[in-house]
Amino acid sequence: MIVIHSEEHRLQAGRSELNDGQLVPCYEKPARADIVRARIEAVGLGPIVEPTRHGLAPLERVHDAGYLGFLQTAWDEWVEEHGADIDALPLNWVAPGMSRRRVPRSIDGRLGFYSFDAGTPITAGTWRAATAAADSALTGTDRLRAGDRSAFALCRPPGHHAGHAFYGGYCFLNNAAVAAQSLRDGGAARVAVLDVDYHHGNGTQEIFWERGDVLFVSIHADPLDEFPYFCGHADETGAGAGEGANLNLTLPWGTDWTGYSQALAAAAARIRGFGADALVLSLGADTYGGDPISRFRLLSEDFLRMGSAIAGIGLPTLFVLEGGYAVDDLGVNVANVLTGFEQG
Ligand code: SP5
Ligand code: ZN
Repeated sequence: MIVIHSEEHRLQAGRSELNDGQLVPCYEKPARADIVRARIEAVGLGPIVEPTRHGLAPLERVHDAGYLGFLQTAWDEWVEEHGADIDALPLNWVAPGMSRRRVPRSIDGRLGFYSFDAGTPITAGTWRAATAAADSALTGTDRLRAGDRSAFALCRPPGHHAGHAFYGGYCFLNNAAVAAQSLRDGGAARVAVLDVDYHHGNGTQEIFWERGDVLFVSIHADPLDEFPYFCGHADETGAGAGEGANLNLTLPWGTDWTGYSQALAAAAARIRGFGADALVLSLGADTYGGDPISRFRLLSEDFLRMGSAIAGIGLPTLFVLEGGYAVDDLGVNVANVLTGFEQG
């Protein structure tokens, strides 16, 4: 399968995130993409090509124009206020009962207005890296439209936590949502998004919440225990035209392939019943037992089985890289999903 990858991912290299009460080195770092690329080359999965630029229009199909403007200028505004030696992190958020009627003028206010965590630093290269990632996903949709059975957007920063007008969870632009919308705009009547990242894809859910033409299915750790905490519950099924087109499959800490494979089978059955023309696969490998911030127990060989189960859905599939922080094993785990898919 063709792999779309840009070196510009390197421009997102945050220094630190707030975790367990301390600023710690970012888990979401350039070495992640490097090791995936190295493994893809080692197993000869397919040609690695550069993304083509798609501009702002496909981003504006799923993201708020004011939010995109904020992302483009946030770093410069931060530097003016605080200098370039520290990454931009938010410090204040709105609570229920407080007003969101006005977008703050202050950069600190706007960082809080457009975010939901303090783990997602904005740096000098964030916008360029994030747009290169979205362009990689969009280039993948071009390949599906051209008739490819599958493609892999080897991109970072990840995207599935980014919503219509917010960033967080290491995500700025929702690469998978941008791709799903692009497939719709390119003529697919129905598109399914399956999110196998350990964390709930809250951004993707929010973007397609009221949409009946895009099915969102996510398998993730129970948000009662795990980030992003405030959504991803099983009773969230969509609203309006989207009622019934959102499926959250929550699993407990400690889940291994036995429990995981049952959820995956249920997800696959739902997607088959939806009648989609294409599938976007949010591919996080933080379900791995060795992941430093997660608590599932998948083994490297289970990712081969995961890929094979995804192939069984029988749809043209765009894989988009999301999380996975056990860097040494990330290349093998991600490549295993893709080779498992190719072997059916
Ligand atoms: C794309 C993606 O996978 N984003 C995940 C963002 C998770 N951020 C919160 C991580 C909190 C981890 N805290 C537990 C660390 C163990 N000491
Ligand atoms: Zn994750």
